[in-house]
Amino acid sequence: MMLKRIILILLLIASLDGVAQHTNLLWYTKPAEKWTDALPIGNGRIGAMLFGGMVNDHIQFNEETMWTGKPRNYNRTDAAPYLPKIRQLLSEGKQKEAEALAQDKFMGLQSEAGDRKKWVEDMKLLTHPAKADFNDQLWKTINVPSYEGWETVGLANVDGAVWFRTTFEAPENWKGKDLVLDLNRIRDQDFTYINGELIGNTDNADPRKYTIPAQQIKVGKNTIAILVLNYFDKGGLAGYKDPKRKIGIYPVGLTVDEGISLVKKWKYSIQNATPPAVAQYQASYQPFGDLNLSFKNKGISSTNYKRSLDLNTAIATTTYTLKGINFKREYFSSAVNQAIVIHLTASKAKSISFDASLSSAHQHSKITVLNNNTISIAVSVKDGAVKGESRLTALVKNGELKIVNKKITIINADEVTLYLTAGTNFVNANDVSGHPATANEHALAKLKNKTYAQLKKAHIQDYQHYFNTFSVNFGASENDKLPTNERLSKFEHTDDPSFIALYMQYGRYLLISSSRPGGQPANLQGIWNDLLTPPWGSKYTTNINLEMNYWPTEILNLSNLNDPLFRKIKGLAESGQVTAKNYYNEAGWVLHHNTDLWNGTAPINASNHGIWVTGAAWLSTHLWEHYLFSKDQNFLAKEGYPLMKNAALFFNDFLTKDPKTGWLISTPSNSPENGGLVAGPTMDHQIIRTLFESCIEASQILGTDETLRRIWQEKLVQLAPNQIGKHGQLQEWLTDIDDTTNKHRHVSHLWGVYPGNDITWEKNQLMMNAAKQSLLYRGDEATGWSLAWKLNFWARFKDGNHAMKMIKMLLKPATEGAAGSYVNLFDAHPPFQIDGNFGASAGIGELLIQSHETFIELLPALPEALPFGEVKGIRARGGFEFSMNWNNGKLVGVGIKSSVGGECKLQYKGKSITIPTTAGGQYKLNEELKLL
Ligand code: FUC
Repeated sequence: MMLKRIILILLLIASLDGVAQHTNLLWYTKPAEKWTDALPIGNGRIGAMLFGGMVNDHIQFNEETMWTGKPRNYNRTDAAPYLPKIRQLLSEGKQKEAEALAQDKFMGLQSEAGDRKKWVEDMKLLTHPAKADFNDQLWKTINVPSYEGWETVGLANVDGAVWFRTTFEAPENWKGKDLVLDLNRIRDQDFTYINGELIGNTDNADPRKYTIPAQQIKVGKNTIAILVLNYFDKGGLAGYKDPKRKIGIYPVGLTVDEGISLVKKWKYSIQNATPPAVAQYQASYQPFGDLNLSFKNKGISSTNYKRSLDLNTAIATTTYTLKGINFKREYFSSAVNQAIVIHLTASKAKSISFDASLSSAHQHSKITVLNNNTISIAVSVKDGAVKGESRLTALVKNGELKIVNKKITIINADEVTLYLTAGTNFVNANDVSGHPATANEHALAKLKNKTYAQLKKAHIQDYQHYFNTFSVNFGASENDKLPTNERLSKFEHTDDPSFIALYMQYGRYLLISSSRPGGQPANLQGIWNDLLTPPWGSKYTTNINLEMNYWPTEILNLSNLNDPLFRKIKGLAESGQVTAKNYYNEAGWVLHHNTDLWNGTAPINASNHGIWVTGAAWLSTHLWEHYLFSKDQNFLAKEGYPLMKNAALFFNDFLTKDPKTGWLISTPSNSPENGGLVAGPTMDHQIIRTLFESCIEASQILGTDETLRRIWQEKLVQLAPNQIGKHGQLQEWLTDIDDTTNKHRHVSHLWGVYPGNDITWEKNQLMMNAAKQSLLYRGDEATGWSLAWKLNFWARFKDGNHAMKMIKMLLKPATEGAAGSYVNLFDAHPPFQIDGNFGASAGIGELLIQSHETFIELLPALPEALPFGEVKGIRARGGFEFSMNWNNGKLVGVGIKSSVGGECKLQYKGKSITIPTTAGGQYKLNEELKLL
């Protein structure tokens, strides 16, 4: 133990002295194979995933406004009359009836669906490919089945009507026997034929197990032909989830293993790839395109391969040596110049030769040659209004540049620079009248006559303006020198404190790269997405996920990056006002559990979780938190308070008196995604209480709205309180019905512990212990974002070691569909969802400083595994910025910068001090909290 400590001290001294070579660096010794191996770059608007291949380099890119859908009305106009009945049913304990009524009358409007009936009629007219004598020789082959969809076995991005054909040899002894054709799952509809006769047609998720009369089967060769209709997302013959279970054909009474397996290559042909539009509640974020660099290196062996991402500069690099020549590619996404810039160099003149081409997953895309060094790709989304254009420009030093077959070909250059720009017609959530070329033209005009060195310098400067506001060092470790994937594999069982610092900074890097002033907020995947039907639409889930994305902004000194969220809130407040009126006949604005580019605020999906009324209120607390951290009264008066006030106004009359307790409760609503539609979930009351309290305080600070303030004060005392239930738990609902074995990922009733401060050690120890008990019942295992939330809870419970356990779970390789981190350290829900990255970064911050009580606590939950460290630029409420270092788990020194003056109340291990500060003042304290 002692020796370990000494080694750690030595390592720390070494690393504090001269920052180790691999600090803030993600790096690998082989190119990315999977998308989640690739490295993300972004300027807030344009993002890319870099695969770093030596023969083929794949740069998959996105632009933040490329979404499906269009500006449209999401709100019913006739929902409000049903509200009293839904409430009444809930108060009578008739949850199922309330949910059924709400599903029928209270959900939002979906987008327009195409004419499915007509399309199906058209598709099924064609039957000759079902015939036994049909010649399918020219058809291609495909592996059947594919549980994850035909997309994964060759039909990427195909929706529509596809024929599948195969044959089987019926043995002599099957003669006269009825057969079972077991195909299990087909996505979505099938017309199944045997020897040209239709034997089944199903249009739902039921297993396909068709019985075929004996007279339809011949001894010898028989043909199976299936027309599969797929409207959206995964398509095809899915078979069984368990790959050991076969699909096949066998006589009635036997099993598939005694019959003929149909797991094999089938023939296929696409009949039609434009199925009718499927109605959607909200839109999905889309990929834009792919830049493919194809090098003439095939078959030549290389050495020294390395690809990396430097968080200090936001520059990714790929290097390798071929035939003694060192090659280098640098990539970054410049916010200053609104382009992805790729720079290729080699240690020997005339060594760089490759083809650069553009492609896209979108069905509607078109490549155009614009001039002698620029090509473009125009893309339009299916079933939506967004059109985009991206341009690729190449500049060479020496060598030859030509455009052949719409590809840029470069031969024997010394050096090459590529600019990739992108834009869409999106102007705002109500307006798509822009021109996709505009952003490209602006960027290319600005790039003109700039050297690569100038672009790089401007990029680093701009990025570091954000990144360098904060630094963290938990000391070095032996694993520092390992590639990131190896470090990740070892992390669970080794001490690697600097990996935690890297992970913390990675969250900051990802936010700087996906959320820049003026743009859209980071969505479920930040700005990185390669799928046309991404998980949960890669949109904005507002019952935890969008908020979690913005947890690091204040504490980790990235306050300006709130701008996209705050602008989004403004847009949502407009559409949410219509929803408040149409659904609840209330003033103010309301937001349910999801939104998208078009600011949908009405309930979506299912009534058992889509009707949750505190999205606007929760988002409004971010405005108040921004004020608390910055003390910016101008912001509060002009931006924060008006939106907060309108979110609070909604609840003035919405809150309903519970007949049993007399308390004011929120109904109908939901404890996110757990327990169905209910009256009075605890989370709602915590959020509403926090909103009322902050509006009361804000209105006092601003000297306004006296009457309203009185109303809020009156409501506050009547609002349902937090309650401790029979298992010693904090009740998730109004009644004491918690199930202690419930392991649900949402831990919504602990909102008051984090991110709120409705429950704190200072305010109520008993309630804090009940909340802790609830978390213990929930257990540690969870999805990625839930682990990150639990990390923050344990920080607030001031149990650093339990928090450390959550960090260990977050940084476990996400293999076999388990939560953890992918090779590129993206958080795995699974699948990839970025909220866990952001929530974890914020949570590590909460281990070091907390300011949600009436004082600021230093190192409130330091885990034993982080005995040494230094942090600079971490922020606390009140307008204070801190630097601190600690040794052997004990504080060594503290520095404070006060931005607006005022009292700074500090606590550390039972000691406290109050320092009067002046605006711009700087203060130093020793380990005893004595002012120096
Ligand atoms: C909520 C969560 C899921 C997922 C999705 C995006 O529905 O319950 O776990 O994070 O949002």
